[in-house]
Amino acid sequence: MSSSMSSVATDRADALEDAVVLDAVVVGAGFAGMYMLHKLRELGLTARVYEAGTGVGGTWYWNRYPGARVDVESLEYSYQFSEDLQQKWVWSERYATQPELLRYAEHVAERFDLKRDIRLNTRVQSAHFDESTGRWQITTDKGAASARFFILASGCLSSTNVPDFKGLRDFKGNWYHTGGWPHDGVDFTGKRVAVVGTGSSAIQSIPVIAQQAKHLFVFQRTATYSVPAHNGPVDPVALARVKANYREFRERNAKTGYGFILDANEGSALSVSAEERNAVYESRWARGGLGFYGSFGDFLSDKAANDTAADFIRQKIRSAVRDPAVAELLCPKTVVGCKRLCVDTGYYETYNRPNVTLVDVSKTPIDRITATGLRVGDRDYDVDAIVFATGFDAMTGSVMKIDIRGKRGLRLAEKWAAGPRNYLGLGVAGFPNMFLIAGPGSPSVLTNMLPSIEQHVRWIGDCIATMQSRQAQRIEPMEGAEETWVSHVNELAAASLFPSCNSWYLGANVPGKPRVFMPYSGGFATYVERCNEVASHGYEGFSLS
Ligand code: N01
Repeated sequence: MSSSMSSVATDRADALEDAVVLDAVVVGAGFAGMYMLHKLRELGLTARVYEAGTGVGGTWYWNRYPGARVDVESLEYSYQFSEDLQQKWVWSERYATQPELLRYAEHVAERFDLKRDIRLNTRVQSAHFDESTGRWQITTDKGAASARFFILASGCLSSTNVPDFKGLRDFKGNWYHTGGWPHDGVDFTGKRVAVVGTGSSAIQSIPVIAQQAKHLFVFQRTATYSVPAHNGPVDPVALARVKANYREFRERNAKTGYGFILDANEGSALSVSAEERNAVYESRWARGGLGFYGSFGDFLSDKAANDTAADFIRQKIRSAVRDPAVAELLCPKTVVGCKRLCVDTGYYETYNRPNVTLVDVSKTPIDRITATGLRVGDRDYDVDAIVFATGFDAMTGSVMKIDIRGKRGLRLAEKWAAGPRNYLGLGVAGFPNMFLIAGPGSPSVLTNMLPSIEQHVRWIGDCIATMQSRQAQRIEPMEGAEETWVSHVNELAAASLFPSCNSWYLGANVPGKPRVFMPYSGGFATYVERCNEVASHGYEGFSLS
């Protein structure tokens, strides 16, 4: 053992001696961690949440880039566990902005008095299962805790991905990642700015940055499909209608594949005439938002059906962008939806501005960052600031940053070396009393995250309550059940068009990450049914002892 390793081991041992003793430790104070804490308290358990940020809100704490807002309608992208909360809170816009979402998270923390059990500015470093005591020994950068339950609410899109560009250290200007935006904001007035990437974060920020910057260069590697948001104030009539029957509204949404209402059309895009098909796409486009997914039942399973949607969006791009060469560059060639569909406000039209230049880096990549900007092939683009909208080490990144060890010292990083393996997305064989919220193997990022989070929290809460009533000490998935679930998740993905392009769903954006389609793509309602069946059959596939 090297001297630095032995001092780490000694620090850990010292910290563990003073460890605070709890029933449960939760990692992350985003929407998942906050509700989990509330649920654990309802069960009468002692719990603590550790959060690396200096405030609650998770995604909405970190992603403060210009234009950041949710892409699911606020009336649905909100908690439903408290009728009083959903009745009293009033969203101002159809798609809430990041500041409003953060205010909401703060409000929930206050309302349910959560902060007294949340340790902010504290990063969990390790969690080791101690077989002799049946407890998790957790260390943070501030101390240690011991808990029966270890719950990962660390977020699917929290571990930022800054590509390893040569020369970044030489850059004389400022650079930012959209997922770690400065709290004071950034003023781009009079500046030459580069945005690298054209995913959701870029598509939201580009129109706003373009209005401020002297010149904006967008470096696009893969063109992206985006549908208009048609954002605006929440319609008071619709609001009153929803509030009058909020519970029924939520129940209806829970029966859908995405966990939000999109009035899905189950028919095939190929079984109707071109005129009828076009009319369907036009009406979805006019309504705006992710409802476009519901255009036809075979949208994500039949390439020929998907091609019709792709052609429709490409026509929209060509009619929005005046320069035909720029429009062609912006036209994606991939399957619509194999990367998450983006929702924008004036994205394509932004390229009509004289101060915006689209730089194609699909064939000639960004070679390096220089002291004054970016080099692509033999061309230099001089800028004052660079915005990396280059996404995240999604779904597994924030979990893998923690040194997690289960029975017999098995490291999660080792177990997941070829991709995440778990049962129902909720538990991992060999890691007793450890739960994941809305992580890989569950519908999570393919759905409305709030109902997905709440369903997981309720399931975990019910499971712990059952353990208490049966005086069971440990629960963990059986290897066989886990194996079957992983195969099922893979088979569902293979039968869809999802694996057809390089997306973060597949880990394809992070060099060296195993290429595995991580979320469960069988639909929210089907998944919930399966989880409920497992619970009602005595936690079938889990071993309870
Ligand atoms: O990240 P992304 P994101 N050189 O991975 C490019 C959620 N979200 O932060 O496609 C050049 O989608 C990369 O190119 P390519 C939402 O679920 C939600 O935008 O890999 N380019 C891509 O264009 C979303 O899906 C909301 O070829 C490079 C971009 O960077 C998820 O977060 C808002 C590159 C990354 O796009 C992630 O979105 C924002 C390189 N070396 C985010 N490396 C809403 O609720 C990467 N890229 C609305």
